[in-house]
Amino acid sequence: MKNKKLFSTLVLASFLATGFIQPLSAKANTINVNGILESIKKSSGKEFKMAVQNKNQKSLSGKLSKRKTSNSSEAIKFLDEVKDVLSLKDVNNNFVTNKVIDKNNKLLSTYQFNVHYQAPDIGSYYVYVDMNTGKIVNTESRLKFDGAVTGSGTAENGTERTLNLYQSGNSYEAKDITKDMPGQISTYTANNKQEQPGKLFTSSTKTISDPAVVSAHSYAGVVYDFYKKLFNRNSIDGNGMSLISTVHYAKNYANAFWDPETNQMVYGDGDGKYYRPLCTDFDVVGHEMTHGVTDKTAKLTYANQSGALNESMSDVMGVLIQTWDKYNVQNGGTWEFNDSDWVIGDEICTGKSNEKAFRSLKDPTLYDQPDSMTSPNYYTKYWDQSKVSTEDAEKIDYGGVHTNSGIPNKAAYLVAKSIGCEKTAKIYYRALTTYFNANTNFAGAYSGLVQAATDLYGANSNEVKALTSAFTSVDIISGSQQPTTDTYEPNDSIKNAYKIKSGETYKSYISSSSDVDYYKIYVPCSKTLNITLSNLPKDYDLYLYNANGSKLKSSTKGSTSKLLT
Ligand SMILES: [Ca+2]
Ligand SMILES: [Ca+2]
Ligand SMILES: [Ca+2]
Ligand SMILES: [Zn+2]
Repeated sequence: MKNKKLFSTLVLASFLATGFIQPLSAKANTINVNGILESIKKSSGKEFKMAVQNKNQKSLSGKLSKRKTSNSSEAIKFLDEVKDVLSLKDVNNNFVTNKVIDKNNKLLSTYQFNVHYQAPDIGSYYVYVDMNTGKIVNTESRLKFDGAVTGSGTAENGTERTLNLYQSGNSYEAKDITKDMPGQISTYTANNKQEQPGKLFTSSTKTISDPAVVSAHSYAGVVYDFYKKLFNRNSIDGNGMSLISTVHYAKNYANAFWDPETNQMVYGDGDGKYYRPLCTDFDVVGHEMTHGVTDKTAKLTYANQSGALNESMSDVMGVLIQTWDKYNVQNGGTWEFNDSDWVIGDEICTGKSNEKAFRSLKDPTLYDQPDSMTSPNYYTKYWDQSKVSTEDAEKIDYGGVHTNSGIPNKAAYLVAKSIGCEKTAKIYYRALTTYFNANTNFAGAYSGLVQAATDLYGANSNEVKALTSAFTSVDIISGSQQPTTDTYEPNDSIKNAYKIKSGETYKSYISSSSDVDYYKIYVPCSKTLNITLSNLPKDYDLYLYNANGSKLKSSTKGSTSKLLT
């Protein structure tokens, strides 16, 4: 673990030509210390103390209660306040040191004042006054911090955010070392090049003026808190790995992604017209970082239904993360459920087109997504990895992963509406990390979620019922539309197998322990056949025979959903 304690060291600034002492100006006279303090008190209304450091140097300290910061401009203001008493004619030759400094390649004879104060923050400066003009020509902080500091800035959406920064000497880095993790949360800028991670963002002030950095950096910290505080997950990998974000990626890039190779988030600046920078909307940040979590846990294959489920997990967690922040749940706020929150990318759309968001979980059809398995929007092109190259797969969005995600999205929206955001988050996280695997499809998602909800709230809980109701209403499982009789009977032998077609859902019963159901399907050569049994009340077995009656494949392991590929 790193030592997180903030530490500061007083370092004497080094200067060119130090030690070159010349006689003090003849104009300087001597007044006593008490006289100076009395004069300062008169001009500023505040008490100050003089500390003798050595024969030639004394420092002045006092409470400057109105000071908000301890930067050099405050030191100058302070000097202004006490200028009258520190004017050249009143300079006490014990109070200042005279120094020759190099300013823009010009050597100047100056008085070096030591200005020091403790409140509200510590500040200590050398202030150099030109002997000939009486003007302040330079200020130098004597404090050299190295450690965590709190800064702030305005995010892309106009809100003020607190930022955890790292002060290294006089510069502030977008690096958060305050979390209890071996890694750090750092934000880089690609400066509109196609570069990862780019340069660590640094600033000369604690107020960060790049809104993309403010958004990406503060949101990444909250996503860390979300996973840690709700699920005790330490960072994306569960082992406190560093969270790296790159903003200003490429030119006019209206996209964001989680890069599983480099383990980092990448955000473009938008297209400059229809889309704002992608880190503007917290749900997109939550979405990308959740891809990282999925990548380290269930590893849902990014293709077809498992890919759409992967996308959906990111959308669902994205909304939950944004609302967790919006309703200040971390600091005791109530985690509200509001319909209007269940959209993705709303803050990114400029409104210059009709597009109000990227996706809606409440009504996926608004953005041409299906809201149920029977919707005409269901994307049917299947990505067969053995036949279609990855390049061509992009054209079919890996089997419609950003389209069919609408179905589990709608289900999650209904679940959250029924049981609230917090329980939804807990069930979905547990299912993702405990029950989902690379091949989990929509029906498998239902089973995994029910198992997770059963673990957390019991088999007959309202939470399980909410899942069943939601997944029934999007037709992932059949519920209310259950057949009233044992359809397709008699079908107890290969001879009277019921003929089925690809792409259809057939609903029936195994009506008794002796019931066997045969179905037949014609499969053209070189096609992949996926058969899924879902919504099973018990552990059923699934066998695949060829036309001659010889067994080709079977799925008999104890589970209440079955898949044969
Ligand atoms: Ca949003
Ligand atoms: Ca039957
Ligand atoms: Ca039967
Ligand atoms: Zn995604």
